[in-house]
Amino acid sequence: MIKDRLLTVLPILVLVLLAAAVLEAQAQPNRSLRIVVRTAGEVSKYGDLLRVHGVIHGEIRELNAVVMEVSENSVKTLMKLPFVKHVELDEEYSALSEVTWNVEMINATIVWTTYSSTYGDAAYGYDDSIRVAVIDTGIDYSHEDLQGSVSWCVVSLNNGKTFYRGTNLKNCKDANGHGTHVAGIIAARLNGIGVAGVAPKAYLYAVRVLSPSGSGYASDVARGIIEATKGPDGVPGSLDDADVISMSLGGPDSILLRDAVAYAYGYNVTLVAASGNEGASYPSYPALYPEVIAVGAIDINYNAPAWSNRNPDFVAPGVNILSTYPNNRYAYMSGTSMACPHVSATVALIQALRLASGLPKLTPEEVKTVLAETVVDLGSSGFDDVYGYGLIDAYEATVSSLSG
Ligand SMILES: [Ca+2]
Ligand SMILES: [Ca+2]
Ligand SMILES: [Ca+2]
Repeated sequence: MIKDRLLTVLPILVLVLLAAAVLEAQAQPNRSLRIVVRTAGEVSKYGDLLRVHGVIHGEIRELNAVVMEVSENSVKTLMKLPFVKHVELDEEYSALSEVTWNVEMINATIVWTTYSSTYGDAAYGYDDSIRVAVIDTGIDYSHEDLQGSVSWCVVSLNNGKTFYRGTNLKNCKDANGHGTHVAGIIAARLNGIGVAGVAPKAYLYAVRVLSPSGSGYASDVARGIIEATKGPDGVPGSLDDADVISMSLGGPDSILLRDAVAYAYGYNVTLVAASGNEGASYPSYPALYPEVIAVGAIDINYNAPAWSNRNPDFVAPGVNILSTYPNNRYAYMSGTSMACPHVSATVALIQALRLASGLPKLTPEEVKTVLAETVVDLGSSGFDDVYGYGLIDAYEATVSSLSG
C-alpha cells in the first residue's frame, strides 16, 4: 500500500557512527563499568597492580590493553596511575550486516548457501529467463545497490496517456521511493554495501503505473500487468515474459483489473500482492482475487500489526524494513507493501532453482501449494485469519520444490 509509513530516510553510513564515547560523559555514581585500560609498557607487568582496582576480564597483549570491570569510582584513580596511558569504555557494537533480519527471518540466506555450490547463481534468483515485474512507482535503477538489476521498463500513467515500453530505463525512474524500496527487498545486490534482497541476483522489470505521489488508475495497473506478461518481445507465452508480478498496491474491486490478473495467470505468471494496510478483515484488491497470493505483514517479533489486513494467504516481514531508496539512500519503511516482495522474490528463487536443476517451472497454483505446505505456522494451529497459512519459509519452499 502506498500509504506505507516512511520512518527514516538516511544514508546507511550513519548507522556506523557508534564509536567509543568519552568516559566522563557517561559518569553516574556507583555503577560498574566495563573498561579498556591501555598501559605504557607490556601489559603483563601490571596485572597485579590493576587487579587491586577491579576484575580483569582479558587482555590484548599486542595493544597493551586490559579489559576490566571496575566501579565508577575506581576509574579516576586508574587514570592517574603512572603506567596507565589511556582508559576508555568497552562499548558494545552490533553487527551491521548487509543481510537484514527480514531476509534471515524467511531463511533466504540458507537457500543461497545450500544451493550455490550446485546451482550457482540460481541460488540467488538468477536465471536468464526469470524476471520479476515490480508494478509500482518505478525503480531507481542507478542506485548503487540495484546495479544491473533492472532490464526493462514499462510506463503507463494517466490511463495510458503516458505510455512507454522499452530499454530506456530513465523512463522508469522512481520519483516517489516506494518502488525502489520494494525492488531492493527483492533484488538489492549482495555486493558488500547497503542491504541485500531475498533474491540478490534476480532480474527485474520496472513497471511504472503509479504517479510520483503513489497513486494510479486501475486501467494503468491492468495495462502494466498485461505488458509484464508479454515481456519485451510483446508476445505472451514466450521466454521473456515476467514469471512473477509483484504488486505492492491495492484498491477497490475492478472487473478490468480482475481480467488483467486472469490474463497473466492464464500464461502461468505468479501474481503476488500486498494485503493492504487498512486494518480490514480481508485483503484489498488485487490481493483478494483468487489468482493472486495475498501477503500480510509481521514484525521482528512475529506479531501482525493491527493495520495489516486480515485473511492474507501468507505473512512476511513488513515492519521497519531497511531497503534501497532513490539517490543511493536507504530507508526504513513499514507496510504490507514491504511484506509482498519477500514472497515475490521467494518465487523467483523457486523458479530459478527449478530451471537450474532441469525441472520445469511450477505453475502459479503449484507455487501457492508449495508455499502453503512449507510455512512456519504462527498463531492458532493451521490457517488462521491473522497469519493465513503462516510465515513464508524460502528454504523449506525451495527444498520442497526441488524434491519432485
Ligand atoms: Ca548490497
Ligand atoms: Ca514474451
Ligand atoms: Ca496459524
